[in-house]
Formats: sequence, C-alpha cells, structure tokens
Amino acid sequence: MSDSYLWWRDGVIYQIYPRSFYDSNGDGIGDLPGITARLDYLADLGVDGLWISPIYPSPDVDFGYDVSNYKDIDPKFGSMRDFEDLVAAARQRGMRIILDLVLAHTSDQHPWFVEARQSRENERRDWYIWRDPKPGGGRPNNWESIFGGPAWEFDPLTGQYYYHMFYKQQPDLNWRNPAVRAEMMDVFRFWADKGVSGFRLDVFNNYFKDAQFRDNPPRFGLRGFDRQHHIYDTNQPEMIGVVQQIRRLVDAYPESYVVGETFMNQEWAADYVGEDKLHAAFNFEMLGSPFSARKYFRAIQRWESGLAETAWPNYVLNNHDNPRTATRFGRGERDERLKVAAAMLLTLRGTPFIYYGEEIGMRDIRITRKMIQDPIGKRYWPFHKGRDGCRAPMQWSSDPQAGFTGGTPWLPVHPDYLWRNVERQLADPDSLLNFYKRLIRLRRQTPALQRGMFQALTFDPRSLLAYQRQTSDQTVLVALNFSRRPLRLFLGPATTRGEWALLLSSHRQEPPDLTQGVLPLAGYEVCILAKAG
Ligand code: ISL
Ligand code: CA
Repeated sequence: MSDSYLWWRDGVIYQIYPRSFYDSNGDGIGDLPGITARLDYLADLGVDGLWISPIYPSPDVDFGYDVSNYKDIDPKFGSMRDFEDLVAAARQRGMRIILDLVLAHTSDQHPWFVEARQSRENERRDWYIWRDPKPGGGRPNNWESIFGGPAWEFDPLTGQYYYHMFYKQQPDLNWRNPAVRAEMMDVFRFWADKGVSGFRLDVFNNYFKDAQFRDNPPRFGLRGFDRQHHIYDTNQPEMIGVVQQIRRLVDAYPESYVVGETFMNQEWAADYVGEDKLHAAFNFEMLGSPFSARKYFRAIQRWESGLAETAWPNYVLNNHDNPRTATRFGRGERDERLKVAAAMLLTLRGTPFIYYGEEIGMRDIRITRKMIQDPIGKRYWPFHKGRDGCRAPMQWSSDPQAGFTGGTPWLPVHPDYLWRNVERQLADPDSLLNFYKRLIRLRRQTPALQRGMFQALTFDPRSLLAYQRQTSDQTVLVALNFSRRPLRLFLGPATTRGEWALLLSSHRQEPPDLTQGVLPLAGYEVCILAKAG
C-alpha cells in the first residue's frame, strides 16, 4: 500500500440514501441533481468518498435493492448525464463516488427474469435458481427468506420453484452460470469507465448457495429463519474466486475500492479482505452495539485481530437498515453521547463510514402503520416496524419540509427539524455537526490518526475507552468517557512522560497536567492529545 494519502484508506466515507438526501425537482424524492447541489456541504464536512445507495431502474419493492437494469439510472433520480455531472463535480471537490452493486439478486421485473420464467427451455432460465418440487410435492428444501417465509416461490407457469433470500420480488441470480458472472464483471467495467472509484457489494457472500441444495441443520431460535444454521444457503467457498476476479478487474483502474457487505455472521468478513481480495468488508458488530465502552472495545479487538496484517479495517455505526445511534443513544435532544461515539468512529484505525444525517444527530421518525413503505414493516407490524425510520429526509434547514423538497416528501420529515438542521448547527460552534467537522479535519491533518497503529490503554473498560494511535514520530491519545459521571484514567510512566498538546476536547480549553499519571475526565468527555515520538 502506498504511503501517500489514499482516499478510501486515509479518508472518510459518507453514505447517501439518495431518495432522502435532497430533492431538486419537487416530486418528494431525492435525486442526483440534488446530491450535486449539496456537494459543497459535503466537501465542507470534509468527506472523501460518497457511497450512494442504488440509483438504477427499480420497481422499488426494496427501494433500489431490486434492480431491473444494472447499466442505467432510474428516471426518478435523473439521467445518465446527471450522473456523469455528479461524478465530475464531486471529483472537482476531491470526492469520489462509490456505487452500490446489488448482484446477488435482481428485481422480478428485470427483463432477464421476465424471460427466464417463461419456459424451462428459455435461454435465461439458468440465470436464476430453479428447482423442481420434491417428489410428491412441496418445496425443494428447508431454506427460508430472511425477510420472512420460505425462500422458494412456486411459479405455476413452469411448475418449478425459484429461490429468493430476500423478498419474492428479488429472485437470486445463479452465479454458477458463467454467462451471469461475465455479465456482472461487465457491470463493474461499465461504471468504472464512467469514473466511479468504488463499489459497495450488497450481500456479496450470498452470491453462491450449496450446489447440492442440502437442508440447513436446525438450531434454537425464535422465528423460522433464525431456527437454522445457515451453512448451505450463504457464504459458500466459491465466493473467494469471484472476489479475486473482481479485485483483478478493478485493479486496472487507479485507486479503486471495493467494500463488501458481509451478510450474516460478521466473523466471516475478515476472510474476504486482503491484497488479492476485497479492499474492505463491513463488520457490523459495532452497528448493533449498545452505548458501552466494553462492547465497543471487544468489537475493535475482534476486528483488529481477525483481519490479516495487510488488511485494512473499517468502522460503521449507522446505515439504512437499522435504527440510528441517535435514536438509541440520544437522551432527549442532548447529543453528548453522540459526540463520544463520533470521536471513537473517527479516531480508530480503519476507514470511518458516516450515514447521512448522523452528523446532525438525526433521530428516526416515528412510523405509523399507514405510512409504512418498507414491506418488512407491513408484514411484521407491530413487532417489526420496518426500516423506514432511519430513511427520513435530510434536515437541511427550518424551512418547510426541512428544506428537503418543495413538494410532499416520500417519507415524513422528523418534527424536530425546526431546531435540528444543518443550517442551525453550522451556526452553533458547539453543535454535533461542528464536532464532526473538527474530528474529520483533525483526522486529515494527523497521520497518526490515519495510519498509526492502535494500542489500547484500558483493558477492561467499564465506561472508559482509551487508546493510542502511534506512528514513528507521533503518539495520539484518545480518551472517551462513556458515562455521565466523572472518571479518572490512570496512565503508565511511558504515557505520562513528554509534552502533551491538546488536539480536541469536548470540555476543556487547556491540555491536562498528566505528570501525576492521571487524566481526570468529565462526564461524556472526549479528550484527544498528542505528543512527538
Ligand atoms: O435489513 C436487515 C434486517 O432488517 C438486514 O438483515 C439486511 O437484510 C442485510 O443486512 C442485507 O442488506 C442489504 O441487502 C438487502 C437490502 O434490503 C438492504 O437494504 C441491503 O443493505 C437486499 O438487497
Ligand atoms: Ca426529485
């Protein structure tokens, strides 16, 4: 790996859910010209890469994660020209585009599937996973869909079942078919040739299923999907070959990047990352963690030790599938815990991912039955309200609809937008947004925070997470108090020695005196110090 600044390794990546970022034409749905219009905001925030959730033509059963054409832009988001403009305008501001490739399944409206289901002899038939009913009738095996119910859908016209891990409108592709594989490699080329620098691979370790279609063994769990060991319907060894092929392909483009979304067990993620494999794979252990120094510390340790030495970690606290940390950790309108989480995310060894609105502490909207858009919510109400809560419109200002749209937004704006919005927070030096900006700037100016090795200072953290990030000429000390009570961090002689400068703190103006071997921390304090050597 090169020593000079590398955007995806040393920088920060920002996830945009395009329907909800900024609507440029008043139809209530965010779009590509909307993102372009807000690039100055993103450049000012200081991020290096923009991961945009799917923008391809889609019937939107799963809001873009059901693709009906991999090489075009959905008209609701704009045109191919709009996309090219966005890539160029982002590049002018030093930002790269990461596209979301959903290659495990297509929409059932994709022309390939429309053809495939017409007859058993159809040329596209084998592009999907078709099986006969069991002798005597019934589903081919016991595989379940993670979104509920069996993974097999019977298609009466041809008398066979097709397989879908997600909604039945998302039939899985047959990656064992070389034509499918070749077509998908061409999708990478198509977008890379348009200047896209990175790809996020949706559920990549789900491309292959067991060639013999064996039943998953049972295990204890509450609902159908959780009552099986998923050893045959996901994460098959054949995937490593595809990962290597993808890497060879993108390596032909300078500074390209591929991050995989690991489906299911997060300890699998490490296997797919390396110099001839993916640049990164998501490990969602932190994403589900409560606000606990100990839990985060365990997640960091596992991720740091699980990855090969040449592999580069990444960290993520929020995404479009889960309740926001602000909803889970925010206390009323207070953001002090969110500052602690942000400081951790942006000072760890690994690429930080920020989900739009996280930087202003957006809370999930409250969902009523009538307004649900996500089919999971419709199906499992009231036990699971779906994923709409974390996908609400970005809160830009206190103008009507938070300045997101001139029309009626596709999901309601959170009522707190009147005071919780970008405009207000930019003007408030103490806001969460300005805290994110300071942290991002600090990371960019501090090589030890980018590349430095990670060294824990607390070994059984209850409420206090402390670590050093170290290069040959600089040591940065990060101390994070996860509790509302004041705490003391005890430091060894090696740490106490030397002249510490204050890089950033949520509470103090002056560097602390560490000569007594103690760093006192106020409740929820973030303290980041540095010294030479
Ligand atoms: O959303 C989840 C649970 O509520 C996850 O299990 C999710 O299904 C899993 O992380 C895979 O997610 C990705 O693929 C899905 C899509 O619906 C998600 O939005 C996407 O992030 C199918 O393409
Ligand atoms: Ca629009």
